[in-house]
Amino acid sequence: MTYRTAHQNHPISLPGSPRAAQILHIQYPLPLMTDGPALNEDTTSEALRALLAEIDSALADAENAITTADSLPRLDELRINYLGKKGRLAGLNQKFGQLSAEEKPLAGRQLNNRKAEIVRIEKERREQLEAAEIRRRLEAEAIDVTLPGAAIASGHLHPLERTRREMEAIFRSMGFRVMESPEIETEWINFEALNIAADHPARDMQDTFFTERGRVLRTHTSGNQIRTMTELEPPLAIISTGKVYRCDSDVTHSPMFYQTEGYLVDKNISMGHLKGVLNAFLQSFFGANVGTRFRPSFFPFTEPSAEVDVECIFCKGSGCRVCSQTGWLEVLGCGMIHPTVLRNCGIDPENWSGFAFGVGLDRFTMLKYGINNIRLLYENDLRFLTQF
Ligand code: 2NL
Repeated sequence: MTYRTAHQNHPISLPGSPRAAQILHIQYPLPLMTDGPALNEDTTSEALRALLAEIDSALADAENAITTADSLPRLDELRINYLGKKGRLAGLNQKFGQLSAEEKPLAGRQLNNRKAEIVRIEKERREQLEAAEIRRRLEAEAIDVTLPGAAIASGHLHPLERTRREMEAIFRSMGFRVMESPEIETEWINFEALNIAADHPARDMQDTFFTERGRVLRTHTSGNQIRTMTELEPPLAIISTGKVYRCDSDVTHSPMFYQTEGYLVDKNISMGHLKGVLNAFLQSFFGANVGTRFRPSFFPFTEPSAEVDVECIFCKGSGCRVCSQTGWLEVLGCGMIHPTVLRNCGIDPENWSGFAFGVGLDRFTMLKYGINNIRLLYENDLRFLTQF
Protein backbone atom coordinates (compact mmCIF):
# COMPACT_ATOMS: atom_id res chain seq x y z
CA MET A 1 0.00 0.00 0.00
CA THR A 2 1.26 3.40 -0.94
CA TYR A 3 1.02 6.31 1.42
CA ARG A 4 0.92 9.82 0.09
CA THR A 5 2.03 12.88 1.91
CA ALA A 6 -0.53 15.11 3.41
CA HIS A 7 -0.16 18.03 1.02
CA GLN A 8 -1.51 15.84 -1.73
CA ASN A 9 -4.84 16.35 -0.06
CA HIS A 10 -5.69 12.70 0.46
CA PRO A 11 -6.17 10.95 3.74
CA ILE A 12 -3.34 8.66 4.63
CA SER A 13 -4.29 5.45 6.28
CA LEU A 14 -1.89 3.67 8.51
CA PRO A 15 -2.16 0.04 9.44
CA GLY A 16 -2.77 -1.03 12.99
CA SER A 17 -4.54 2.07 14.28
CA PRO A 18 -8.13 2.93 13.23
CA ARG A 19 -7.71 6.35 14.91
CA ALA A 20 -4.65 7.03 12.78
CA ALA A 21 -6.74 7.54 9.63
CA GLN A 22 -8.74 10.13 11.47
CA ILE A 23 -5.63 11.76 12.85
CA LEU A 24 -4.15 12.04 9.42
CA HIS A 25 -7.21 13.70 7.95
CA ILE A 26 -5.08 16.77 7.71
CA GLN A 27 -6.43 20.27 7.26
CA TYR A 28 -5.19 23.03 5.04
CA PRO A 29 -3.32 25.31 5.06
CA LEU A 30 -0.54 23.27 6.41
CA PRO A 31 2.09 24.96 8.51
CA LEU A 32 4.75 22.77 6.98
CA MET A 33 4.79 22.25 3.21
CA THR A 34 7.66 20.03 2.30
CA ASP A 35 7.55 17.45 -0.35
CA GLY A 36 8.58 14.58 1.82
CA PRO A 37 9.23 11.16 0.37
CA ALA A 38 6.28 8.80 0.09
CA LEU A 39 5.88 6.51 3.07
CA ASN A 40 5.03 2.89 2.89
CA GLU A 41 4.42 0.19 5.42
CA ASP A 42 8.02 -0.81 5.50
CA THR A 43 9.25 2.63 6.25
CA THR A 44 6.66 3.34 8.98
CA SER A 45 8.51 2.71 12.20
CA GLU A 46 7.22 1.56 15.52
CA ALA A 47 8.46 4.85 16.98
CA LEU A 48 6.26 6.91 14.58
CA ARG A 49 3.19 4.84 15.34
CA ALA A 50 3.79 5.19 19.05
CA LEU A 51 4.33 8.97 18.78
CA LEU A 52 1.23 9.44 16.61
CA ALA A 53 -0.77 7.47 19.16
CA GLU A 54 0.64 9.63 21.93
CA ILE A 55 -0.22 12.84 20.03
CA ASP A 56 -3.68 11.40 19.48
CA SER A 57 -4.21 10.67 23.13
CA ALA A 58 -2.74 13.97 24.38
CA LEU A 59 -4.91 15.93 22.00
CA ALA A 60 -8.01 13.91 22.76
CA ASP A 61 -7.44 14.64 26.45
CA ALA A 62 -6.92 18.34 25.70
CA GLU A 63 -10.05 18.53 23.59
CA ASN A 64 -12.12 16.76 26.21
CA ALA A 65 -10.83 18.91 29.07
CA ILE A 66 -11.20 22.18 27.16
CA THR A 67 -14.72 21.59 25.89
CA THR A 68 -15.87 20.74 29.43
CA ALA A 69 -13.93 23.56 31.22
CA ASP A 70 -16.56 25.43 33.24
CA SER A 71 -14.74 28.67 34.00
CA LEU A 72 -12.22 31.07 32.48
CA PRO A 73 -9.59 30.46 35.21
CA ARG A 74 -9.94 26.72 34.61
CA LEU A 75 -9.55 27.27 30.86
CA ASP A 76 -6.40 29.35 31.47
CA GLU A 77 -5.01 26.53 33.55
CA LEU A 78 -5.71 23.99 30.77
CA ARG A 79 -4.21 26.26 28.10
CA ILE A 80 -0.98 26.45 30.11
CA ASN A 81 -0.99 22.70 30.83
CA TYR A 82 -1.50 21.66 27.21
CA LEU A 83 -0.43 24.50 24.95
CA GLY A 84 2.09 26.31 27.15
CA LYS A 85 5.87 26.37 26.63
CA LYS A 86 6.30 23.57 29.16
CA GLY A 87 2.96 21.98 28.37
CA ARG A 88 2.12 18.48 27.31
CA LEU A 89 2.26 19.18 23.55
CA ALA A 90 5.63 20.90 23.82
CA GLY A 91 6.84 17.79 25.65
CA LEU A 92 5.95 15.69 22.60
CA ASN A 93 8.37 17.66 20.41
CA GLN A 94 11.23 16.21 22.40
CA LYS A 95 10.33 12.70 21.28
CA PHE A 96 10.95 13.53 17.64
CA GLY A 97 14.58 12.48 18.04
CA GLN A 98 13.55 8.83 17.82
CA LEU A 99 12.10 9.33 14.33
CA SER A 100 13.80 9.01 10.96
CA ALA A 101 14.40 12.07 8.78
CA GLU A 102 11.42 11.07 6.58
CA GLU A 103 9.08 10.59 9.52
CA LYS A 104 9.87 13.84 11.33
CA PRO A 105 7.99 16.20 8.96
CA LEU A 106 4.98 13.90 8.91
CA ALA A 107 4.79 13.73 12.69
CA GLY A 108 5.53 17.50 12.87
CA ARG A 109 2.68 18.34 10.51
CA GLN A 110 0.38 16.02 12.40
CA LEU A 111 1.27 17.63 15.72
CA ASN A 112 0.98 21.18 14.37
CA ASN A 113 -2.33 20.57 12.70
CA ARG A 114 -3.84 18.94 15.71
CA LYS A 115 -2.41 21.66 17.92
CA ALA A 116 -4.00 24.31 15.66
CA GLU A 117 -7.29 22.45 16.08
CA ILE A 118 -6.92 22.57 19.87
CA VAL A 119 -6.07 26.29 19.72
CA ARG A 120 -9.28 26.80 17.75
CA ILE A 121 -11.31 24.74 20.23
CA GLU A 122 -9.75 26.65 23.13
CA LYS A 123 -10.64 29.96 21.46
CA GLU A 124 -14.19 28.82 20.83
CA ARG A 125 -14.60 27.65 24.44
CA ARG A 126 -13.10 30.94 25.68
CA GLU A 127 -15.64 32.90 23.64
CA GLN A 128 -18.47 30.78 25.03
CA LEU A 129 -17.30 31.26 28.63
CA GLU A 130 -16.74 34.99 28.11
CA ALA A 131 -20.21 35.37 26.61
CA ALA A 132 -21.67 33.43 29.57
CA GLU A 133 -19.72 35.66 31.96
CA ILE A 134 -21.04 38.81 30.26
CA ARG A 135 -24.58 37.42 30.37
CA ARG A 136 -24.17 36.57 34.04
CA ARG A 137 -22.88 40.08 34.83
CA LEU A 138 -25.58 41.79 32.79
CA GLU A 139 -28.17 39.85 34.75
CA ALA A 140 -26.51 40.45 38.13
CA GLU A 141 -25.86 44.14 37.48
CA ALA A 142 -29.13 44.86 35.72
CA ILE A 143 -30.56 48.27 36.56
CA ASP A 144 -34.30 48.52 37.04
CA VAL A 145 -35.02 51.75 35.23
CA THR A 146 -38.61 51.66 36.46
CA LEU A 147 -37.52 52.17 40.10
CA PRO A 148 -38.16 55.68 41.44
CA GLY A 149 -35.05 57.88 41.50
CA ALA A 150 -33.35 59.11 44.67
CA ALA A 151 -35.17 62.26 45.69
CA ILE A 152 -33.10 65.44 45.72
CA ALA A 153 -33.49 67.11 49.08
CA SER A 154 -34.85 70.58 48.60
CA GLY A 155 -35.01 73.35 51.13
CA HIS A 156 -38.24 74.75 52.44
CA LEU A 157 -39.46 77.68 54.48
CA HIS A 158 -38.71 77.89 58.17
CA PRO A 159 -41.94 77.55 60.20
CA LEU A 160 -41.56 81.15 61.43
CA GLU A 161 -41.26 82.40 57.87
CA ARG A 162 -44.29 80.37 56.86
CA THR A 163 -46.33 81.90 59.67
CA ARG A 164 -45.13 85.40 58.76
CA ARG A 165 -46.13 84.97 55.12
CA GLU A 166 -49.49 83.49 56.05
CA MET A 167 -50.26 86.37 58.40
CA GLU A 168 -49.13 88.98 55.89
CA ALA A 169 -51.25 87.41 53.17
CA ILE A 170 -54.36 87.58 55.39
CA PHE A 171 -53.79 91.24 56.28
CA ARG A 172 -52.91 92.19 52.71
CA SER A 173 -56.26 90.69 51.64
CA MET A 174 -57.93 93.15 54.05
CA GLY A 175 -56.09 96.12 52.52
CA PHE A 176 -53.11 96.43 54.90
CA ARG A 177 -49.66 97.40 53.66
CA VAL A 178 -46.52 95.59 54.83
CA MET A 179 -43.61 97.78 55.97
CA GLU A 180 -40.31 97.52 57.86
CA SER A 181 -38.29 99.68 60.25
CA PRO A 182 -34.86 99.60 61.99
CA GLU A 183 -33.95 97.11 64.72
CA ILE A 184 -31.90 99.72 66.60
CA GLU A 185 -34.22 102.50 67.72
CA THR A 186 -34.12 105.73 69.67
CA GLU A 187 -35.64 105.64 73.12
CA TRP A 188 -38.12 108.24 71.91
CA ILE A 189 -39.54 105.98 69.21
CA ASN A 190 -39.31 102.73 71.18
CA PHE A 191 -40.73 104.17 74.45
CA GLU A 192 -41.70 107.87 74.80
CA ALA A 193 -43.77 108.23 71.65
CA LEU A 194 -45.66 105.09 72.71
CA ASN A 195 -46.57 106.68 76.00
CA ILE A 196 -44.23 104.39 77.91
CA ALA A 197 -43.04 106.55 80.79
CA ALA A 198 -39.38 106.73 81.83
CA ASP A 199 -40.20 104.90 85.05
CA HIS A 200 -42.14 102.13 83.25
CA PRO A 201 -40.87 98.69 84.27
CA ALA A 202 -40.38 97.73 80.58
CA ARG A 203 -37.57 100.30 80.35
CA ASP A 204 -35.70 98.67 83.18
CA MET A 205 -32.14 97.51 82.42
CA GLN A 206 -33.25 93.92 82.94
CA ASP A 207 -35.76 93.99 80.09
CA THR A 208 -34.10 96.16 77.45
CA PHE A 209 -30.78 95.85 75.60
CA PHE A 210 -29.22 99.32 75.49
CA THR A 211 -26.66 100.13 72.79
CA GLU A 212 -24.48 103.27 72.47
CA ARG A 213 -25.69 106.89 72.46
CA GLY A 214 -28.98 106.17 74.16
CA ARG A 215 -30.19 103.70 71.53
CA VAL A 216 -31.99 100.44 72.25
CA LEU A 217 -32.57 97.16 70.46
CA ARG A 218 -36.29 97.55 69.76
CA THR A 219 -38.40 95.71 72.32
CA HIS A 220 -41.40 95.62 69.95
CA THR A 221 -42.07 96.54 66.32
CA SER A 222 -44.18 99.55 67.35
CA GLY A 223 -41.39 101.87 66.16
CA ASN A 224 -42.60 101.12 62.67
CA GLN A 225 -46.06 102.39 63.57
CA ILE A 226 -44.64 105.57 65.13
CA ARG A 227 -42.43 106.23 62.08
CA THR A 228 -45.18 105.60 59.52
CA MET A 229 -47.82 107.54 61.45
CA THR A 230 -45.38 110.44 61.73
CA GLU A 231 -44.31 110.37 58.09
CA LEU A 232 -47.46 109.38 56.24
CA GLU A 233 -50.96 110.89 56.17
CA PRO A 234 -53.94 108.87 57.39
CA PRO A 235 -55.95 106.89 56.49
CA LEU A 236 -53.34 104.18 57.18
CA ALA A 237 -53.47 100.41 57.53
CA ILE A 238 -50.02 98.89 58.01
CA ILE A 239 -48.50 95.75 59.48
CA SER A 240 -44.87 94.99 60.08
CA THR A 241 -43.00 91.91 61.21
CA GLY A 242 -39.51 91.82 62.59
CA LYS A 243 -37.00 90.77 65.20
CA VAL A 244 -37.41 92.25 68.66
CA TYR A 245 -35.13 91.90 71.67
CA ARG A 246 -35.66 91.46 75.37
CA CYS A 247 -33.33 90.46 78.18
CA ASP A 248 -35.19 87.24 78.88
CA SER A 249 -34.50 83.54 78.22
CA ASP A 250 -36.39 80.40 79.20
CA VAL A 251 -38.56 77.70 77.60
CA THR A 252 -41.11 80.22 76.35
CA HIS A 253 -38.82 83.28 76.05
CA SER A 254 -35.89 83.88 73.72
CA PRO A 255 -33.76 87.09 73.92
CA MET A 256 -34.55 87.60 70.22
CA PHE A 257 -37.98 86.79 68.91
CA TYR A 258 -40.43 87.92 66.26
CA GLN A 259 -43.40 90.20 66.50
CA THR A 260 -46.02 91.26 64.04
CA GLU A 261 -47.78 94.50 64.82
CA GLY A 262 -50.44 96.27 62.89
CA TYR A 263 -52.64 99.30 63.11
CA LEU A 264 -55.37 101.13 61.27
CA VAL A 265 -56.11 104.87 61.51
CA ASP A 266 -59.11 106.40 59.80
CA LYS A 267 -62.22 108.45 60.58
CA ASN A 268 -64.60 107.05 63.22
CA ILE A 269 -62.72 103.81 63.87
CA SER A 270 -64.19 101.96 66.85
CA MET A 271 -63.68 98.80 68.92
CA GLY A 272 -66.18 97.22 66.50
CA HIS A 273 -63.65 97.56 63.65
CA LEU A 274 -60.93 96.18 65.91
CA LYS A 275 -62.99 93.10 66.76
CA GLY A 276 -64.14 92.59 63.17
CA VAL A 277 -60.63 92.72 61.68
CA LEU A 278 -59.01 90.58 64.39
CA ASN A 279 -61.78 87.96 64.33
CA ALA A 280 -61.47 87.72 60.55
CA PHE A 281 -57.69 87.32 60.92
CA LEU A 282 -57.83 84.70 63.70
CA GLN A 283 -60.49 82.62 61.97
CA SER A 284 -58.56 82.72 58.74
CA PHE A 285 -55.37 81.65 60.52
CA PHE A 286 -56.66 79.08 63.05
CA GLY A 287 -59.86 77.90 61.34
CA ALA A 288 -63.24 79.38 60.45
CA ASN A 289 -65.02 77.92 63.46
CA VAL A 290 -62.54 78.89 66.14
CA GLY A 291 -64.11 80.79 69.04
CA THR A 292 -62.49 84.05 70.22
CA ARG A 293 -62.91 86.25 73.26
CA PHE A 294 -61.72 89.76 74.11
CA ARG A 295 -60.68 90.42 77.73
CA PRO A 296 -60.01 93.90 79.12
CA SER A 297 -56.32 94.56 79.63
CA PHE A 298 -53.81 97.37 79.86
CA PHE A 299 -51.10 98.70 77.54
CA PRO A 300 -49.62 102.22 77.87
CA PHE A 301 -50.15 102.85 74.12
CA THR A 302 -53.81 101.81 73.80
CA GLU A 303 -57.00 102.78 75.60
CA PRO A 304 -59.13 100.78 75.99
CA SER A 305 -56.92 97.71 75.68
CA ALA A 306 -57.75 94.05 75.34
CA GLU A 307 -56.16 90.65 75.22
CA VAL A 308 -57.59 88.16 72.77
CA ASP A 309 -57.94 84.43 73.33
CA VAL A 310 -58.80 81.71 70.82
CA GLU A 311 -60.50 78.49 71.78
CA CYS A 312 -57.75 75.97 72.47
CA ILE A 313 -56.92 74.42 69.09
CA PHE A 314 -55.63 71.25 70.79
CA CYS A 315 -58.63 70.35 72.99
CA LYS A 316 -61.26 72.41 71.17
CA GLY A 317 -62.05 74.21 74.40
CA SER A 318 -62.55 71.24 76.73
CA GLY A 319 -59.32 71.86 78.69
CA CYS A 320 -55.85 70.35 78.29
CA ARG A 321 -52.22 70.81 79.31
CA VAL A 322 -51.45 73.36 76.58
CA CYS A 323 -54.27 75.70 77.68
CA SER A 324 -53.75 74.95 81.41
CA GLN A 325 -57.25 73.43 81.52
CA THR A 326 -58.86 76.79 80.69
CA GLY A 327 -59.95 75.88 77.15
CA TRP A 328 -58.50 79.19 75.91
CA LEU A 329 -55.16 80.31 74.47
CA GLU A 330 -54.03 83.92 74.68
CA VAL A 331 -52.82 84.95 71.24
CA LEU A 332 -52.60 88.73 70.96
CA GLY A 333 -52.87 92.14 72.57
CA CYS A 334 -54.73 95.06 71.07
CA GLY A 335 -56.61 98.27 71.74
CA MET A 336 -57.67 101.69 70.50
CA ILE A 337 -54.54 103.79 69.90
CA HIS A 338 -54.03 106.14 72.87
CA PRO A 339 -54.78 109.82 71.97
CA THR A 340 -51.35 110.75 73.32
CA VAL A 341 -49.67 108.34 70.85
CA LEU A 342 -51.64 109.83 67.93
CA ARG A 343 -50.70 113.34 69.06
CA ASN A 344 -47.01 112.30 69.39
CA CYS A 345 -47.14 111.36 65.70
CA GLY A 346 -48.79 114.59 64.60
CA ILE A 347 -52.26 113.10 64.16
CA ASP A 348 -55.23 114.98 65.67
CA PRO A 349 -57.20 112.53 67.86
CA GLU A 350 -60.28 114.74 67.46
CA ASN A 351 -60.37 113.91 63.71
CA TRP A 352 -58.83 110.47 63.56
CA SER A 353 -58.98 107.30 65.59
CA GLY A 354 -57.46 103.89 65.18
CA PHE A 355 -56.81 100.47 66.59
CA ALA A 356 -53.55 98.56 66.93
CA PHE A 357 -52.52 95.04 67.83
CA GLY A 358 -49.41 93.03 68.50
CA VAL A 359 -48.83 89.34 67.89
CA GLY A 360 -45.95 87.17 69.03
CA LEU A 361 -44.96 85.35 65.84
CA ASP A 362 -43.13 82.65 67.81
CA ARG A 363 -46.10 81.95 70.03
CA PHE A 364 -48.40 81.87 67.00
CA THR A 365 -46.12 79.38 65.27
CA MET A 366 -45.77 77.25 68.41
CA LEU A 367 -49.54 77.13 68.83
CA LYS A 368 -50.21 76.36 65.19
CA TYR A 369 -47.74 73.46 65.04
CA GLY A 370 -47.86 72.27 68.68
CA ILE A 371 -44.21 73.18 69.42
CA ASN A 372 -43.46 73.35 73.16
CA ASN A 373 -39.97 74.86 73.26
CA ILE A 374 -39.23 78.23 71.62
CA ARG A 375 -35.53 77.40 71.29
CA LEU A 376 -36.38 74.75 68.66
CA LEU A 377 -37.28 77.65 66.38
CA TYR A 378 -33.77 79.12 66.61
CA GLU A 379 -31.39 76.16 66.88
CA ASN A 380 -31.62 75.20 63.18
CA ASP A 381 -31.63 71.51 64.02
CA LEU A 382 -32.58 69.72 60.81
CA ARG A 383 -34.23 66.88 62.75
CA PHE A 384 -36.73 69.52 63.85
CA LEU A 385 -36.91 71.66 60.73
CA THR A 386 -37.46 68.80 58.27
CA GLN A 387 -40.75 68.02 60.05
CA PHE A 388 -42.33 71.09 58.47
C1 2NL B 1 -48.80 92.21 72.77
C2 2NL B 1 -49.38 93.56 72.73
C3 2NL B 1 -49.74 95.40 71.33
C4 2NL B 1 -49.81 97.40 70.11
C5 2NL B 1 -49.17 96.24 70.44
C6 2NL B 1 -49.44 99.58 69.11
C7 2NL B 1 -48.66 100.30 68.29
C8 2NL B 1 -48.93 101.62 68.19
C9 2NL B 1 -49.92 102.21 68.89
C10 2NL B 1 -50.63 101.41 69.69
CL1 2NL B 1 -47.99 102.60 67.19
N1 2NL B 1 -50.40 100.13 69.82
N2 2NL B 1 -49.18 98.23 69.22
C11 2NL B 1 -51.03 97.69 70.68
C12 2NL B 1 -51.58 96.82 71.58
C13 2NL B 1 -50.94 95.66 71.92
O1 2NL B 1 -49.04 94.24 71.57
O2 2NL B 1 -49.03 91.49 73.70
N3 2NL B 1 -48.06 91.81 71.75
C14 2NL B 1 -47.48 90.54 71.67
